[in-house]
Amino acid sequence: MPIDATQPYDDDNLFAKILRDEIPSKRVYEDDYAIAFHDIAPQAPTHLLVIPRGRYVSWDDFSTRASEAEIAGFVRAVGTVARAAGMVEPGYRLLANTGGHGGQEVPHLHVHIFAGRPLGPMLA
Ligand code: IU
Repeated sequence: MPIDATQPYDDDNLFAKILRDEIPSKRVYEDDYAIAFHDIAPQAPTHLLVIPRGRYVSWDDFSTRASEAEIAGFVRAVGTVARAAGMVEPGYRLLANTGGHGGQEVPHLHVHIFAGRPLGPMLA
């Protein structure tokens, strides 16, 4: 069920629980600003999710409320994860579904990283 991107942050959302290690995940990266783990239902040979440690519902929430350090840290973490996984060539795709029409289902900002095959012009 897609979420309302303007809802208040819910500390019991799935990714909040993954951040607190209350739910297991296949973590591939962590630093002061972000963690990254494998998506449970991969849509490409490599499908990772990168989430900020901060309590942000959506891209909109993050980009309006996060500090410059959090924004820089998160953006660098996404790049670091992709680079460490050897994806820079032949390439990868980033996706941040936002709100209902964006198809966002988990109310904690996450950036998908897809790689491992030619992805075509768009993922619908
Ligand atoms: P979305 O952008 O909110 O639609 O993406 C949510 C993703 O979270 C989706 O790709 C799911 O496969 C993924 N996911 C997960 O990794 N672990 C889970 O327990 C659940 C969803 I539920």
